[in-house]
Amino acid sequence: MISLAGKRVLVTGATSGIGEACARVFAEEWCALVLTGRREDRLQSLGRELAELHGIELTTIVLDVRDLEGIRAVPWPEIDLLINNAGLGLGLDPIQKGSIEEWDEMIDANIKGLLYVTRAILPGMVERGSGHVINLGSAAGHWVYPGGNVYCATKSAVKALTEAMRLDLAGAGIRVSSVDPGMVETEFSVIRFRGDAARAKSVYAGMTPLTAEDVADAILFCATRSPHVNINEVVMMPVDQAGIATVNRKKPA
Ligand code: NDP
Ligand code: 8X3
Repeated sequence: MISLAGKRVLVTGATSGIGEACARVFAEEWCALVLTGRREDRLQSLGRELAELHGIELTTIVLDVRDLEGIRAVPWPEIDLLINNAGLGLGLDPIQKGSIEEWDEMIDANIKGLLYVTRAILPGMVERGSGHVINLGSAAGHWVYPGGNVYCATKSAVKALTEAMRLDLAGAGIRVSSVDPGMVETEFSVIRFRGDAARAKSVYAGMTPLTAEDVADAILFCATRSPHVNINEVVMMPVDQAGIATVNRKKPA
């Protein structure tokens, strides 16, 4: 296990869920953090809290990963670890009834946004001959479920892009990993169902989902291996999720 103290870590989508859990975990490792997300209030209060608690260098950047010009305009510092986490699922409609706007938003954030940020950060890593990119894929990038269509396709694209990055960067001294969870209870389902909290809660009814901290722990594992080790892919599910759409639920008493 290597020490990450002083390494600069960029987390996209740090205002909630897995991204926020990563910010907390890497702050505990004494990393310098660059946190991004669209919701400025959450970003600032998390940034203040972690900087005060750990005395670390911390930068917050309000950023929509779909905004290419905005990304190009940022004077990015040297980044040692890029965690491409920002993303979302919207709806569960079958393709014949799907919303084009929702498809566009998922494709723009999950695929194009990940590419835009990566394109901004990777040249610096290549120049320095070191760095690590960890992409948030999903079990949905390995297996498709009814209504998952476009979301699953975006995560399948993340899987392909992770493999592509590893090939294109061969010999550059840069590690590329993906962490691909199944069901994690975050704000993911609230966003997917456009604020319908009861429907979101029902996704995890009677089962024990992963937590954002479980996923951050796997990301930390990838980041702290010896420098010659690349963890290619971590596929993780709750014990209660035997397959992408096979969930063990306890009957209410
Ligand atoms: P949350 O909804 O809790 O967090 C999503 C984060 O992404 C937020 O910080 C949000 O910030 C950010 N985000 C979304 N769209 C954009 C955008 N256009 N620009 C910038 N930031 C954006 O969900 P999770 O923590 O669960 O999701 C994190 C990642 O994990 C996603 O890529 C998701 O697909 C993936 N994942 C989630 C699973 C789950 O079951 N929860 C399972 C497998 C993978 P803000 O709105 O402030 O911009
Ligand atoms: C999010 C988890 O199972 O809803 O990637 O697709 S799932």
